[in-house]
Amino acid sequence: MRIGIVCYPTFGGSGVVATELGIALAGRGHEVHFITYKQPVRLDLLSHNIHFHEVLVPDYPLFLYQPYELALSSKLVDMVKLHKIEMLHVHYAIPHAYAGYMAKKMLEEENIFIPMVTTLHGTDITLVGNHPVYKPAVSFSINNSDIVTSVSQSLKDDTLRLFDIDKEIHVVPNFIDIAGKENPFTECQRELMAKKEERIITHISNLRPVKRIADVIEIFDCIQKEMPAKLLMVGEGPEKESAEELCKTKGIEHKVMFVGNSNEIDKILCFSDLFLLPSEKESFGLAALEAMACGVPVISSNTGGLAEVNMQGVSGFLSNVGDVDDMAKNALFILKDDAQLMDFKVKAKEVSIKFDTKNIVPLYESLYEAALRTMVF
Ligand code: GMT
Repeated sequence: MRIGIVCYPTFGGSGVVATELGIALAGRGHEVHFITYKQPVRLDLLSHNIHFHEVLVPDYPLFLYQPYELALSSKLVDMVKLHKIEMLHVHYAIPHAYAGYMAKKMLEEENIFIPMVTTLHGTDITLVGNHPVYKPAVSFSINNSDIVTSVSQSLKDDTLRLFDIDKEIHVVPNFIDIAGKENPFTECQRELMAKKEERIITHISNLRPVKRIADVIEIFDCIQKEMPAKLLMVGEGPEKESAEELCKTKGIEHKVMFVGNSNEIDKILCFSDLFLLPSEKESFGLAALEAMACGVPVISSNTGGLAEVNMQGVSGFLSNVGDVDDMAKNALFILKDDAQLMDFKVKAKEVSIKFDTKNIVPLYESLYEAALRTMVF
């Protein structure tokens, strides 16, 4: 099948999922076309059946805001015609589902009928899409998608609660290539990051307020009071500066490393002992799944879809949002001795296996087939 994938090309979870899906689909013999404003960050290998088409938005001084949706829908029309794309899969409702719908309508004028699958990722529903300035357009584009999927049951429930949706929503969880994590590195560069006796705690995100970065620092502060430990903060975002300040105020700045965005997540997770994700909202928590797949137990909040990923007392622990004392207590329980830690590491990996790419990607393929069957040619 020739599939056009529209996504954000950034480090955000939705872009990562879309990119990994495209790579997996290409591996299964499909021809995949990424259509977005920049080459997706995790797409470093262009092969004969993976293509990238850049959406250019020319600057024009009349516009206070450059009309990306317009440029995207025009590009979709051109690429569908040029490459005979048979299926559009748009990730993140805003503005991708809206632009995709416009492209579909323009193509229909030329008797080209193409189905659109829309995948909801989280903030497009729970934070941004829900704002009154976007809500009618988001409802419209969800209801006018041929197939709608959400990355967790929790996000499906949120979507049905917050919007007036008359479309069935299929839950297709995020996934991870377990085989790719099997033999990641021969030399684990742990000693570059911490001393032998220190536990390495990791947080990876876009450091936005929704991730509750101050809670990450508070939890770590409690841990480091009880045992030698280092905290690795991976990612860039608006909360970085205040987090660095908080570390200074607590006098733990020498134990916390802010390493910025990274394309070497597996390497970092390879030498991590514990992953912290105390988010305010999280429709799924892909970063937690990535950690688990690398054998890193997770201390998280119990918001949104996290309980569908992190198994209480098995792959880690979940606490109420903001309950840093409970999170710190659970972290210390996991880290208290090597045998206990090893046990959680093994189980974290085991839990991640049900989200293996090979179990999830066929679900998307079946939905593509179903979407094609809905088309009236
Ligand atoms: O979490 C982020 O800040 C990034 C965001 C995104 O939209 O790219 O992630 C959302 O989609 C991910 C992939 O499906 C999910 O794993 C994240 O839980 C979800 N984030 C939120 O719901 C806050």
